[in-house]
Amino acid sequence: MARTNSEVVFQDFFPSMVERLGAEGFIAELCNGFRLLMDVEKGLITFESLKRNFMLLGLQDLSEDELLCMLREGDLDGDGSLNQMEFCILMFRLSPGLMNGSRRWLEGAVVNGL
Ligand SMILES: [Ca+2]
Repeated sequence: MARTNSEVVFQDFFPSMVERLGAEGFIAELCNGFRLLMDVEKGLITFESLKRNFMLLGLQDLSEDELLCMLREGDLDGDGSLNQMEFCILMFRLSPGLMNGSRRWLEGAVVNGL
């Protein structure tokens, strides 16, 4: 089974990270990811910062439409960009295995860790 869509990758990747890093370490990794992608001046992930930083990370295979979808899906307060909380929630939602398996401690970790 060699499926390569992003959902499958996230699903396999995140639970093993949680196992390795623990809840706090995993949240810290997500925050690092957020900082990698954010607009440094605004402290938010915008479409421009997402596009620019994905290029820098060598992830330019994603189309602008896909980036825009990701941004729209994660943008809970409708300001057109992702803050740290919105980014973390989006990452959890992209990982169904993580959500199903570890929902309770994850909610606690988000509340305490951010
Ligand atoms: Ca937002």
